[in-house]
Amino acid sequence: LLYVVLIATVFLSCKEVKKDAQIESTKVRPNIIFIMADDHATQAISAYGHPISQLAPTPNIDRIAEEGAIFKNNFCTNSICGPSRAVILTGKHSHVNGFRMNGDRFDGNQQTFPKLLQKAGYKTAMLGKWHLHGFPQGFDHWNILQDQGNYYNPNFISVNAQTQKVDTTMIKGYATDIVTEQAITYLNEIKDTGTPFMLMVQHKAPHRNWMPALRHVNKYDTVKFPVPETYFTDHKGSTASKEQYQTIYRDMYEGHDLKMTKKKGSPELAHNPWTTDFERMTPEQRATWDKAYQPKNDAFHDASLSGKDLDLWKLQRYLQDYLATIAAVDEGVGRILDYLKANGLEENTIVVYTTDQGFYLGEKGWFDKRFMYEESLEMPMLMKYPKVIKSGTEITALTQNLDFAETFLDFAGVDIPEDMQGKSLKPLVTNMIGDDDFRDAIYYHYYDFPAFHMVKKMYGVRTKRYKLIHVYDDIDAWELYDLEKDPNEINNLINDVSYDGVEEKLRMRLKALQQTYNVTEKEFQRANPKAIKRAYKGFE
Ligand code: SGN
Ligand code: CA
Repeated sequence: LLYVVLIATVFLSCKEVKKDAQIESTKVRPNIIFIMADDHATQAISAYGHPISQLAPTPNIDRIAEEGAIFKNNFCTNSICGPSRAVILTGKHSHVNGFRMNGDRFDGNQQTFPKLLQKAGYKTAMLGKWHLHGFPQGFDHWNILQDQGNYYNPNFISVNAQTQKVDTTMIKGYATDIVTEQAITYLNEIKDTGTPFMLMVQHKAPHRNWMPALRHVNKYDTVKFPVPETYFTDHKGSTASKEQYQTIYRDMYEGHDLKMTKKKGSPELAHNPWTTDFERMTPEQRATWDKAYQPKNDAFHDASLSGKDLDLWKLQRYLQDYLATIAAVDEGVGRILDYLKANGLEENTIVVYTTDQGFYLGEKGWFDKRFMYEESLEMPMLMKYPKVIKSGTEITALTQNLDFAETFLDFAGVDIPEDMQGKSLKPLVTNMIGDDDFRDAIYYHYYDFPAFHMVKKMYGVRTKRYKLIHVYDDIDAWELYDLEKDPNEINNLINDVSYDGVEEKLRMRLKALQQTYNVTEKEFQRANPKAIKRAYKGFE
């Protein structure tokens, strides 16, 4: 009998140990690597399938989607840089986190997800574009690009390890490669410490003025990208669309944006109001650059284009440069993914690829963002975590940058504070809930007017099928689109009586969302009419 009891005890305790080990292994907290580009449109990520991206594929970024999940209906709450970053950090809409437009200053003392992770024992780091004006809080290590960041030989701001003072240093090289290198260095230092980490890798590219790395300056010279159907649209039905200043063929600066030269045989740039981007280059960098651009610029002078031909040429030059800046971002993502694999970090690391908002690649004739139309509203979002997310997962739920903070906290096993306004994406990517059970509508509000590109203030609601927008300030106009019938959003249905019922429902949904998110009257302040007039004049 004793013998039997002994055997049974050994057996049971082994089972206990095994169970403990299992609990332990699910308790291991994931590392998080959050990679964010600036202005990277879904049209320029091949995993999203847009024709433009098929001619300029992003194989490494696509690996995240192949090995994990791709979000097909992910949107920003306010399509502009600083505000989107503030929403990501806080999980709160702009009117709650206080950062409504680029000129605002982020209140760094408030609650953010990096701070909460840090409190829970994570090591946290932030590298690259910050653009929230103050210095990062909630990070054990940070090294940020000054202001918007420059492509060549950019200035970085960080805390000097010796003096503990904040220093600004110029680092020679190409911004995307420098940030990638810093990320790899950080991973090297953290990988054997046994501490979970959260690393933010935030690139300048492909932000204006689209300067590719020297190894990519000729990458797309011979590619002819498809012209969007709406490149020459007349914007009937939308006054805000007519009155913007972000039209490729009218508002791009020939030198600064399109790298056009004054005359054949000379590298001297045409209109270039912000000379520093090029002046920062070393003579060697500039020589390589000029060697690449001169033949194509000379060929352009020989062709003497005008009218629509010139407008179409500008689109091609813009796309070639924009997409070539993405090539270095994609290589950087590849380096990070390879590093994780080679160092045994792959299984237990969540990797996210996203950007701060969408962007126009010639749709409606535009570049830049800000509008509530699909191209600038949509944000790419790819996420892999081999341990729990099945490869090839496709999410069509209406998700937002508002949900990122909650998601990271959830995966890290940290309580999501009640005052955060988004929802964790974990139940979606782990198939605990269906896409249609997540959210039926999203709320949007853009405030930055009068400002660059003169896109008016607007707020609205988007459901899976419809979109209702209220443009306000110097005008007061409503726009309604049926995305199923009119994916290009060119037929404003606001005066179509057959849509009255749809409109009524959307207005009610919009009001309800404003209540849910605590939007008050104060949010709809109009700008000073004199300032608006002055600003329009400045762009004429
Ligand atoms: C710069 C750009 C604008 C852009 C804003 C905001 N001009 O001012 O085209 O809209 O940034 O971009 S530039 O020629 O100086 O680059 S954001 O991504 O920071 O919101
Ligand atoms: Ca941006």
